[in-house]
Amino acid sequence: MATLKLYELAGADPARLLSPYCWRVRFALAAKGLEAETIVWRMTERDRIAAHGAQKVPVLLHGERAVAESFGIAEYLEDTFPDRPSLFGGAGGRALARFVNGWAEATLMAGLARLIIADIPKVLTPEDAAYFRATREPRFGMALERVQEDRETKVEAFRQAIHPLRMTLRSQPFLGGDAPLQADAIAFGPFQWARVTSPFRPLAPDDPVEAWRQRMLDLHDGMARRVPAFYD
Ligand SMILES: N[C@@H](CCC(=O)N[C@@H](CS)C(=O)NCC(=O)O)C(=O)O
Repeated sequence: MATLKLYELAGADPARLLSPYCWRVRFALAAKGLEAETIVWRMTERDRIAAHGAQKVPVLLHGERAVAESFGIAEYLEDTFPDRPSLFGGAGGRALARFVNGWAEATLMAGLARLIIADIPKVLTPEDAAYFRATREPRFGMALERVQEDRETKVEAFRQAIHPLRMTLRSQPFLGGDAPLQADAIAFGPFQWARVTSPFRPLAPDDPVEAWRQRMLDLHDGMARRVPAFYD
């Protein structure tokens, strides 16, 4: 089989893999039982991925082929390795995973960003920290510190916004049902991003979403638990 390599975003510590999107791909690879070498990448190294026609990570190299976009990579793995465990559980599951992807972007990524964004530069290389601030502050129209100001209060709105996730996980251990699917990895990615970059805890200890997050950390021999993070 052609070798698999994955460009992954890291902080100043190369072991601090922090991209929510790269984590989704890590879970997809593990679910398929595939090994991929990590190529540590930083945001200020655009040329390295531009050579593969990409502007963002994750970028998966499979032999001579380069595939970008976390959802597209999961689909690529599903279609290229159909005899291995399914990431989506069929065509309907794949279609629904697209909804989870959109919901996670709008609700989880956007909601968590308001709680942790100013902590992120502290774990990046100095070059990436400057780039991150210079590119993100215009998007928010304010200093990163102001975005996450008053987060102890703002966290309540986040917890309310993720109620659909909580309701689902009250009646089943994973979004996929009794066992995880890629939809679980998609929803988990943002929480992994948060724990790797910030000491601020977005979930209450007794939240069913927290229990699910712990189950996700246990998957694949604790693959996601092992990286440098601020809490379990
Ligand atoms: N929709 C893309 C998003 C990928 C993305 O935003 N990656 C970030 C890292 S978390 C990135 O490469 N950013 C580069 C930059 O900001 O210049 C996916 O699902 O893969």
